[in-house]
Amino acid sequence: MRLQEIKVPDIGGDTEVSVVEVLIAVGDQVDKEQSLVSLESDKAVIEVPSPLAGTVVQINVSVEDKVSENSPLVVLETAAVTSDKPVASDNLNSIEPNYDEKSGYSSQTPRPASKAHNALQATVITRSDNTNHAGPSVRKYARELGVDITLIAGTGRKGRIVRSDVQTYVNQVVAGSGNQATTAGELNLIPWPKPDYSQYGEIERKALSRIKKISGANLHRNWVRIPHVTNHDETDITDLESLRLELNSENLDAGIKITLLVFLVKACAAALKQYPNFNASLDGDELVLKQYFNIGFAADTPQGLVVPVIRNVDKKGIVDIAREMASLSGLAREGKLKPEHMQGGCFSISSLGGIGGTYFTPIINAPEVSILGVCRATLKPTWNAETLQFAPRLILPLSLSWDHRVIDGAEAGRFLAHLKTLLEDFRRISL
Ligand code: CAO
Repeated sequence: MRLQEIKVPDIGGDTEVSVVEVLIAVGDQVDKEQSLVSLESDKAVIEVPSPLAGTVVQINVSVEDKVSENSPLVVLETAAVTSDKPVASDNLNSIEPNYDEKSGYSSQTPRPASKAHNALQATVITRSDNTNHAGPSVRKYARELGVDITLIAGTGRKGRIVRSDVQTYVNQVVAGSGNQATTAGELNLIPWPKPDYSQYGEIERKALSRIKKISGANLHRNWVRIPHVTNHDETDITDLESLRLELNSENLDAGIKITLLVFLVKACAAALKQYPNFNASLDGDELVLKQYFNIGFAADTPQGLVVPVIRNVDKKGIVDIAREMASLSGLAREGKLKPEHMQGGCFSISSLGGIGGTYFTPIINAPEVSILGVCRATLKPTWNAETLQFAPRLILPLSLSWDHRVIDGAEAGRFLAHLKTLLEDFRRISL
């Protein structure tokens, strides 16, 4: 048995190339020429094939790592001293990774750069391709599952289709008619307009961020597949604002800031308890009714929109929620949220209150069935039937989008009315 270290081959002078996909796991048996990882530079996507057959005993890279020529990729255990030559340069799907023998093994075997580079030219998927971006192994995987790859939205860097996109697509199709894929073909849409913008003036092209591409694909799917309806209403939060200011002054020394959003999170959890259909997800012909109350909140970050989730809101106090929200918002802004911070949500809130506006129509965050949009509270003259006078009251505009497959209009009206009651008199939360 020998250990052989496979390194990044000559990648045409590119440095700091991103690992976009790791195609093997420790313990996998790999064949010669089987793709190990996908790398992506500004110009191209490259699959690095194994020059040898063997068992993967170590993987030195993960997705989003930056690598350059000779960075260690994986260690393979091979059956014996191999006289395998790296893959031939006339194989159009291959390039030549460097490899070393390890621990009692020989030193590095440098590959002729020009040869590797020539093969590389044949391997790249260039940005000018008209087809969806996907590596050979992902295409093969899609073929094996009988999936037409052109129907899949890529969530990898630069819209690239990765293995998990194929899995997600298959899961959605299998999940039933409620979740079936919709294509431009089925919608019978005319082609997207593609004018030459530069003929009207100067332009600049900027790649979408990774988060924008992922959120864009999700929002598009949700917008197309969910029959959205949005109810708008307003609620008087004058008393709630007094409570908020009072709690903030009490917690000044602890450095905790309680924003309106914290109260909204708590109130929404209470309203979900009262209206279980809002705390549900559609699964074919069934509703999955959740017995937990996890609320996501949309956070605007330099990289794009993310939705961290506060779990078990019903069991947490206002100060705890404020603390958790501050921590999650901080992680979001720094781009350090982990997948588990954004999973398990039951309902989402999108607040533009710190920015402005009156009403908007938030897009439901599938597989949730409803989302609350909140805009800026303003002082409004409000008629007081007891004093028979107008009084300045702080009025908060609310917009509730709901999935009409799951929720009826009357139920949505009642949910929003209940939420209003809670926000107008926050003591009712505990009832
Ligand atoms: N009405 C009036 N004022 C409001 C308000 C509202 N509804 N909501 C917040 N404010 C005030 C806050 O009290 C704070 O005022 P001070 O600075 O004077 O204390 C200010 O606006 C800024 O609040 P904030 O944004 O820091 O805090 P937040 O809890 O309201 O929001 C977060 C946190 C992470 C949600 C927010 O920073 C954010 O990212 N908002 C954008 C969300 C978004 O993009 N939604 C759209 C998604 S769809 O594309």
